[in-house]
Amino acid sequence: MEKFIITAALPYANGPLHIGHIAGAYLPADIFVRYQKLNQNDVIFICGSDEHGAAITLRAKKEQKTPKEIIDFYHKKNEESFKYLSIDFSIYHRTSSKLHHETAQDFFKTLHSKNVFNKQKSNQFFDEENNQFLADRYITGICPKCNFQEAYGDQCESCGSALSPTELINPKSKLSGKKPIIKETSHWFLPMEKNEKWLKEWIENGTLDGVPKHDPKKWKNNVLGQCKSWIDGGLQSRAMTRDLDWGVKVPLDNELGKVLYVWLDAPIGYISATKKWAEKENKNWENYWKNPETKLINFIGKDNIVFHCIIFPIILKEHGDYILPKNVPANEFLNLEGRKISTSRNHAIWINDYITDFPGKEDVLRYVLCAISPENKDSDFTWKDFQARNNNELVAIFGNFVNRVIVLTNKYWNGLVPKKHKITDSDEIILKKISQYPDKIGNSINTYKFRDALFDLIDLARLGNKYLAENEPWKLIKINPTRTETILHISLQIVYSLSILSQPFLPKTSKKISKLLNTNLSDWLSATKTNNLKSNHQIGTAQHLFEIISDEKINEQTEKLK
Ligand code: B3M
Ligand code: ZN
Repeated sequence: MEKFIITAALPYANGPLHIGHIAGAYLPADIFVRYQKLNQNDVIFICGSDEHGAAITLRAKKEQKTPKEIIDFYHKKNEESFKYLSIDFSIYHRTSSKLHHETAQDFFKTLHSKNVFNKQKSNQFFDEENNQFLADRYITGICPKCNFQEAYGDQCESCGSALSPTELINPKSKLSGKKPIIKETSHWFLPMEKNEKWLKEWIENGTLDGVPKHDPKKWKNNVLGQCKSWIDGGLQSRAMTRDLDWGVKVPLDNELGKVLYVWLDAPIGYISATKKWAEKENKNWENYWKNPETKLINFIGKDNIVFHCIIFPIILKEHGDYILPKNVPANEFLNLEGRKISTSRNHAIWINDYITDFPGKEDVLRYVLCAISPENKDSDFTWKDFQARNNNELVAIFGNFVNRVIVLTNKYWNGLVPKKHKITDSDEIILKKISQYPDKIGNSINTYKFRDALFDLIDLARLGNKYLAENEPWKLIKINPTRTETILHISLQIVYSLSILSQPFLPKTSKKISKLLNTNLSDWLSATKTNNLKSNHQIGTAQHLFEIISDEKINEQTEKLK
């Protein structure tokens, strides 16, 4: 049995979730977790709201609300959206909690007591009109690396580069819109350059002082590429505190008005969430985070790579007691109708809107987002493709196969699983093929190839349809009922396999198929057997798993986007 901590990036509680978030980090993580659970592994799935950072205070200012009102609203909304999509965390915690503040402060104090940080004077942008220092997203300007016009003070979202505010060209305050002045302040810096040697070894060879920790060949090229370019570019010291009043207070005397940099406290949110979960489940959180046997895997989008592969591993290692990530399988970005998803331009499909417009079709969205997942390069969601995959794959292949088998079994055998008589060579071949799908799909999931895994799932349904088409049981029943019994017996075993193998991808559909078969969800490897459904087992009556989505429904959506 393997032990996993699976984390998904903590969404900022300053806005609703859209399909880009789900395709980027949350759906892949949920599929991975469900698969591990079906294989009896010990896996905890950690997430929660990231409730600090300028993005929240800027939104609060804009809406004349307090930051607390903003985070309370979106923490709840986002938790509901995840539940709706069956993204099933062990805990959905929040970084505004007391437990998190204490955990992050203890972490900082330990690093501080080990002289990991050094205090440096630093020139910080200051907005005179608002009498406030400007950090990170409070400041915007042109990226010195890629010329992106709206880079933030700490990062360019376009090329992913980690920046310092003073590197921005033509900086502007997000509060007043004016050019800020430079004012001296002091901060606690993390000398990342001191960690360059072991980081380079860890990223490139997967070893620490020659001891193997993970296999870099299992890391995705897009992730390794970004890490190597940062390390080769030379790591710099970065300020880990900010002159802000919203955040985790720096736990040192005479440091009033200073908080931890949000990207220092947020990843520690994975640890505080695990503590909270362990409290509830009466488990020992250190048995996960401080146990070399545990596999820590962080699911994120590509704009979070530097924070999860460079900064977080540095503070975990400098702290001394913690394990390092086994893998950080970051996805690229999902675009929408050929354009970048943009919250500010409202060019997005919000999960809450999808819930309203497509009630009962949460698995359809999971299916489509998995099928077009931006695993190695940016990909594109179009409503036409969404409709096509629902109608031509889920309805016409998957749903159609299951329905025909259930209808035939009810019509000719009163819903009792027919006997398997003497099988033919072609039956042997299909039985062998059926038994190979759990490993095929499982290997793809274990290597973060969720599109391939889903393709194999739908391929099993295709195999079932082909078996029916070749044998035409609806005709054969009249001339050779015994042979027809064997064909339906085998077809029902395929439906059973689909009920298991679909569960990581389409959890609600999986439940519906179990109901149709009058069975319970069993473990993954039971799908390697082809005799799970015994003759004379009573199945349920037919109900459609999916339904056609009409052109007018799709046109409504494309109109909405204009
Ligand atoms: N709150 C999400 C983002 O960058 C950020 C992730 C934190 S994971 C510790 O959109
Ligand atoms: Zn850039």
